[in-house]
Amino acid sequence: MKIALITGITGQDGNHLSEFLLKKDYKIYGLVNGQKNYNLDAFKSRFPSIELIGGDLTDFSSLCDVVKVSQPDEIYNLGAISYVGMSFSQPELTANVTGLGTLRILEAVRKANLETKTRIYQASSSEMFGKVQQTPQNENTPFYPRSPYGVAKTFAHYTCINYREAYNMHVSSGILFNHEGEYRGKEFVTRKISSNVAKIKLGKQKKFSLGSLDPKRDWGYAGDYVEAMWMMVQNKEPETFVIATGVTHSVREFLEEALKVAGLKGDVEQYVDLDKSMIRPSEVDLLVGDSTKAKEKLGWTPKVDFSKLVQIMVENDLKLEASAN
Ligand code: NAP
Ligand code: G4F
Repeated sequence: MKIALITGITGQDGNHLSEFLLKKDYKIYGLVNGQKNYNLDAFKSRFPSIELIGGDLTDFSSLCDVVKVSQPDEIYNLGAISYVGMSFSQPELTANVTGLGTLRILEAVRKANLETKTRIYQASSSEMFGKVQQTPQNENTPFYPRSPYGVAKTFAHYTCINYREAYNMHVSSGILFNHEGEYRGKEFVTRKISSNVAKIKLGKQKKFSLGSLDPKRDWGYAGDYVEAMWMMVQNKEPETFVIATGVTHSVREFLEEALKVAGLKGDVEQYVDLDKSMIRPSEVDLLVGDSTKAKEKLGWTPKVDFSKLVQIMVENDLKLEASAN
């Protein structure tokens, strides 16, 4: 039985990856940062066999302990301050958790003398492309991060490449484009839309606010993307892979599709107010990825397309809202 350690296990991808690895009969350890795990009870009841260990990506000794106790064959480093908006208001925390946290994980593996045994997946991000230098973006596209989050992820990404080259460690980096689903946090625009559209459909409210309808993203389904993470870790060589659908849509198009799924008629403007306070100091206008390398080397392709993704999210929120008070 293989052993996996997942940081950020209570997050969106941690939930999907746990489901995926349990089906493959893995023994799973999860790092949880004690105070902030609002989802912890739900997570524990969903995954009773997973062993959760307290610790924090900002606390090196706790990371050394969790690596020593779990002796993992594979580490999936998903833990991060992942909300780009928050990274502008707490840039130092973001650098510490999202950037230095990755360095600490790599060093904890070295301190435990597990460099040759433990394979590592790093959750890199299309946010590193920021002000995009070419379209679509692939593994050779230069980075131009536009947020403290993007800068922290770029530091973490290059640190992984350095540990690969300096210490011969099997560290793979997935540059994942936006991926969404039932477990997505409500601060992110897709879930904000699906949950508010569900409330409107059920007559709980009439309108909600968004920052802008213009930004474009390459949105895929998180369930598909965790499979790509696992495939990278199984690959003979540690490498960097872009994971994306290759199709981009605007926030407006996501909203229009969500209203359609809910059977709500009329213009988008009827349901949404624009709130400039939600616009970021520097924005990423367009992302669209080219995942040809992942297709050719890993055999990975996305299964869920844009309209199916929106349908999954809106139907899930309609169910949740109908059962809530
Ligand atoms: P998420 O839902 O925000 O989950 C982040 C996880 O990190 C949560 O479990 C959170 O725990 C944990 N965490 C936060 N601060 C921590 C700390 N100091 N120590 C330990 N754990 C901490 O993010 P996600 O969407 O699943 O994404 C997973 C990873 O992929 C992240 O690294 C993200 O940056 C990256 N990524 C995501 C996307 C995407 O579109 N989803 C795309 C590219 C890359 P609490 O909730 O308890 O704070
Ligand atoms: O849903 P978002 O907050 O996601 P964003 O910034 O693209 O980041 C996500 O994807 C990254 C991969 O590229 C991950 F690395 C990162 O961890 C995270 O998962 O915003 C999407 C777009 C942005 O341009 C944002 O400015 O939607 C725009 N937007 C417009 N109105 C809004 C809103 N975003 C949010 N969250 N809320 C709004 O009201």
